[in-house]
Amino acid sequence: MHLSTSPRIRRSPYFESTVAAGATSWTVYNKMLMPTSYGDVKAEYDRLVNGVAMWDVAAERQVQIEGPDADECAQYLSSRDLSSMVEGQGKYVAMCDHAGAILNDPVLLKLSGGRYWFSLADSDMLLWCKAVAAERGFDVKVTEPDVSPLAIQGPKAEDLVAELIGESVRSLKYFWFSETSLDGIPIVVCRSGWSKQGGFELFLQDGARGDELWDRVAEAGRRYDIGPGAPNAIERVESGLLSWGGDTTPDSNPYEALMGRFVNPDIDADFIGKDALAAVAAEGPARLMVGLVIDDDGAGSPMTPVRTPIRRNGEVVGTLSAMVRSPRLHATIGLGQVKAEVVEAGHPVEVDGPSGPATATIRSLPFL
Ligand code: THG
Repeated sequence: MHLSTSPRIRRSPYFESTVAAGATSWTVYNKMLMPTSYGDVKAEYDRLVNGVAMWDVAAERQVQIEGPDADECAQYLSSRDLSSMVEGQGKYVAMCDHAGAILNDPVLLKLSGGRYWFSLADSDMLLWCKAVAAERGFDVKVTEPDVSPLAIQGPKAEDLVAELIGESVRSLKYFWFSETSLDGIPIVVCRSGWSKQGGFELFLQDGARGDELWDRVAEAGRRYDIGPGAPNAIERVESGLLSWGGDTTPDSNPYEALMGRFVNPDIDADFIGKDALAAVAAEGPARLMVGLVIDDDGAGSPMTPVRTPIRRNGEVVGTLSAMVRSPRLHATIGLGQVKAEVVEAGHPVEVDGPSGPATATIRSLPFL
């Protein structure tokens, strides 16, 4: 398969660097090319789990909300209680529609001057946020700023980022950040990233300086044996990290997606989907995202480019959205959405495994 590019599909500020570093495959995310591999899946996984990797995740675009009503607007767009949030803090939030379905699951940053960035998964939230703000009469400006995250992930990430930016980064709590610069390049450094291996994201604030930032990180990272990588399909399944639009469908709510602990329908402030989410909270979700241990040695092709059915005694009880071979568990594992009653009963289920029909056992997440 060959992907035809066009100006509609944007290039990241790190694009030239990722090509030079040997990127071999890309996806399109928020209408921007994002590398998914550099051709050695095993080395990329090992580097993430044992060393340090750098990822072009510029496609995690931001929606910025600024102005006198920014607090109220950000809260109205988020199903999580933001009342205690302070500048320098980030939170993982669900943005829902009026029926309580998840439209996006961004990391939300509250910046100096009371600005917010919704650091987005792959859906068109700029349009939604502009329309909501205008229709509600919020006094805010809603834009996509020139901001492009570069992730540094893995157990050696903290030493590297401390060397690059300063020892103070070691005291950043999860999703907290600092607005700073690196060799005069304006960045926000945040303890975040789509892995459970530890690490930071450098939110570049000048798209003309992407290659310069990439080179600076690669050069300082040399003594940590840094290498390029991308959001990792294996590690994220082991860690149970949600892929919006991959693991979710247009009708998924945050309780089904295991984001229930980040949803607060009981607060005084109003937000989109509040009543619908309160009803789901009261009744309990009909489906649940779960881990699956699949009875298959993984010798076949373990990737699932499409959702496949999960069955019990031949009846469809859910959908499988990811399947990988876990090097650390020595097992074939997957993620899926399964009917709540089947999850509660703990019954084994059946899936299409890498080498054909296979039984699978439901597991709570994360695997690791
Ligand atoms: N970084 C930035 N933007 C992003 C992502 C990111 N946008 C897209 C996507 N990732 C958003 N989705 C997620 C999903 C999960 C997490 C972060 C972003 C995550 N979850 C942890 C978990 O579920 O265990 C921690 C949640 C918590 O305890 O608060 O980290 O990665 N800039």
